[in-house]
Amino acid sequence: MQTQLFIDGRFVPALSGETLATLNPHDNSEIAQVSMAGRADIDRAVDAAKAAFPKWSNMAAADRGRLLLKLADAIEANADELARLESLDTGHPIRDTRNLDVPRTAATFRYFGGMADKIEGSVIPVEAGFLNYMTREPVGIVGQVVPWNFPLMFTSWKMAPALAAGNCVVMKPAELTPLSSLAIAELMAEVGFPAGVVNVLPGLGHVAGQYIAEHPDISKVAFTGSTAVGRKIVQASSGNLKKVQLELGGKGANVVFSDANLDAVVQGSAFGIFHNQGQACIAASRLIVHESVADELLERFIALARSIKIGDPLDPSTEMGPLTSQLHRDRVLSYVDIAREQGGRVLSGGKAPDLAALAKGCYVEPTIVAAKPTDRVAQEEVFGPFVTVSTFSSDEEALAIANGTEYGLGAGLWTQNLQRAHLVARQLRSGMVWINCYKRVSPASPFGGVGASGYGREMGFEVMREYTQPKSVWVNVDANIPPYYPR
Ligand code: TAP
Repeated sequence: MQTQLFIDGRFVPALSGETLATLNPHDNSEIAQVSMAGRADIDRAVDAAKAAFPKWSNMAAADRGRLLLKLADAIEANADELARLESLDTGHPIRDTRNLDVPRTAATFRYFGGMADKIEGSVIPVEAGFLNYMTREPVGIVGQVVPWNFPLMFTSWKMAPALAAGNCVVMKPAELTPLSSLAIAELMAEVGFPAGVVNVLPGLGHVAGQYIAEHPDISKVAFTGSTAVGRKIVQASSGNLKKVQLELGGKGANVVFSDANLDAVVQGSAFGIFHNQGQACIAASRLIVHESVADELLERFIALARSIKIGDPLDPSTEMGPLTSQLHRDRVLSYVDIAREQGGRVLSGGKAPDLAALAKGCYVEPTIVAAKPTDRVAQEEVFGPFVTVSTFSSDEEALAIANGTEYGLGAGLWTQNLQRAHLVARQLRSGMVWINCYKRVSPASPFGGVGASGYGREMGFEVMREYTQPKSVWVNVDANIPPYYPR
């Protein structure tokens, strides 16, 4: 297990010598002491990235791609170890880290390995006598700041497109969950990424994260995290007018029409909110149900929620693990009181499980709360296994509720009516919409939101625009045409 900063191709301690314990949320025991980067360490990493940039950005794109493909293979070869490390550090059940997080991480590096030599420019049809072409160039040194909810996967979402495009990276994982990003850095060194191309520096958000956003030699900052910190990133980035990409919070609407297939709704909605203990920006955290099917749906949804097996993330039969930290667990539970204060009714859960074996961990039962759409619990991102339920009587009312928060990241709808499905999808104020499913993601499909959910997109060809900048080149190709505008 690597626990030091990865700078210029080597693992090194922080210049200050500072470390911080990373804990296992199952029992709050210490896993390891991890070096914490300060501003001087970020400077070292930026210098290493600057030194590596000319060679890396001029390397044949296919060769950059080949390294990403090799990394994907190395991730698969080390899948068990990576899954275990991620489960230990985050609390994700091992069945999820094995079946989802690790394969998706490899798939993302592989997709962008293939993408590296597919980024083309264009020729623009301008006036006769001139050739105008556009190339896409890397942005330069890219700063990346990621949260703790899917640290392994987000390392790939952030790094893979940036590297495919020819940028060099200085990345800060969350202080709570640095281990899997450091493991990826180790694999990168093994498969032959040149020193300095990637630097991974665990550190505190308000120190290392803030400095990455401020740094005068970093040309772009890509951030995934809360809306509140996203606003700070924008302010900090203004000094050198960096490019900013923000993947922020969400309050996913999950709309169930009266003609929906309720079997599918129950399963899909449970996955939508309880997978990863609800710690997902795209969690289906608001169940919005037509009044005619609400009683039947709720009865089945509550039964499923109560049957979910909570336990040690390393037990392969565990379906829901602990939240990632004690502080966050307390925050999630505080929303149960907030719900009650505004007249909300707890239909299921609302507390830590009564199991002695889980007493030291950060566990919360799957929680279902009936609440008004305007209540705080239906407006603010709880980021836990906590779903609000409200009802509607018309399609217009369903849309008004679904669009009635400041967020606009992911939303789902369930209906057998094709016309309604497409009409509502079009009217939802949301970067992503799932019809008769929820929380599908792919490296090929644009991911991101609108409003308080941020701007810019990850994944697919869209993200390559984020990590490149266009250059327009004019060539005078006809000696008979004066190279100036006639007077
Ligand atoms: P944040 O508190 O915003 O932290 C995210 C990252 O920002 C962490 O690495 C954090 O460092 C760092 N940070 C904190 N203060 C900073 C500052 N002043 N300047 C620069 N960086 C700073 O979010 P979180 O609680 O870890 O993660 C949950 C949030 O992320 C939720 O709102 C969730 O919706 C959002 N999220 C969004 C998406 C997408 S793709 N839209 C995906 C996942 C999560 P430390 O933790 O080390 O302090």
